[in-house]
Amino acid sequence: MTAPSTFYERMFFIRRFEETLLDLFSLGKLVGTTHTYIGQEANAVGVIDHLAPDVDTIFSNHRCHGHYLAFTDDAFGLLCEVMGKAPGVCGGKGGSQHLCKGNFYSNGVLGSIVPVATGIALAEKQKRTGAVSTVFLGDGTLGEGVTYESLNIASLWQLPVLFVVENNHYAQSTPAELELAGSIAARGAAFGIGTDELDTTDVELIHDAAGHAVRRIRETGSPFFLVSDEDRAAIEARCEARLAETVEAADAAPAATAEAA
Ligand SMILES: Cc1ncc(C[n+]2csc(CCOP(=O)(O)OP(=O)(O)O)c2C)c(N)n1
Ligand SMILES: [Mg+2]
Repeated sequence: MTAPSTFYERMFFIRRFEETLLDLFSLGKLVGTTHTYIGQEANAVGVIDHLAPDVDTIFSNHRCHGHYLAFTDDAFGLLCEVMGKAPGVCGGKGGSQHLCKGNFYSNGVLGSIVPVATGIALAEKQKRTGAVSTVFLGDGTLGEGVTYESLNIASLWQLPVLFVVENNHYAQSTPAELELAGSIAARGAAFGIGTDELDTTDVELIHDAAGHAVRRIRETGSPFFLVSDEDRAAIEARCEARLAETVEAADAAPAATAEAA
């Protein structure tokens, strides 16, 4: 059993790593954009503690630094990657969102990696490895149809995949009430998938719930749908702050006239 102090150290490291990224962004030292996971660290740390990097596979999304660090502990590789440097985990070509190392994969195209995670679960089942394929997705990704195709197949074929929905109540910057209808947990249940819903950022509670989910997948080979309610605490990407200023300025500009058109 991992000691709570270890959890907090890991969470604190992820937090400070990303605060450093934001500082570097301000200094113009990052290439492209960067989405931070600030406020959600407990989820990555609590869930990933149950997964073995040499056995299990993790799939993440545009907000992947916390998952990456919790799974690989490769801070130097990630920092170089986001700075566009050669020693980066993908040679500095993937940037913040497109990482690939060992059994870790991330992709910035929302939803695109959910069927990949499901396919890997199928491969693991066929090879009888006992491995769990875990995919992290956000509430805003539940508008992507391919997510439901994946839930359907995972349930129908009883695949060892853990779907972790990180519900931070925004699709990046759009409030959930403008992007999401109905219940998130009911989406998993509708496909006959075992579901649990958490409303906490307490890493120990998340760890307990994730442990139950992973054990169940390993024992039964069936998928599981874990919904975690959390708050994202920081400006999520510096480019968005810049974008907000641009939008404000455009909003204040005079409307086009028929003559001008
Ligand atoms: C297919 C696709 N459409 C649109 C986008 C642009 N986009 C990036 S993040 C995002 C919202 C993501 O919301 P959510 O899944 O809740 O993750 P969060 O940013 O809240 O962590 C959108 C629409 C994208 N990356 N991919
Ligand atoms: Mg979200």
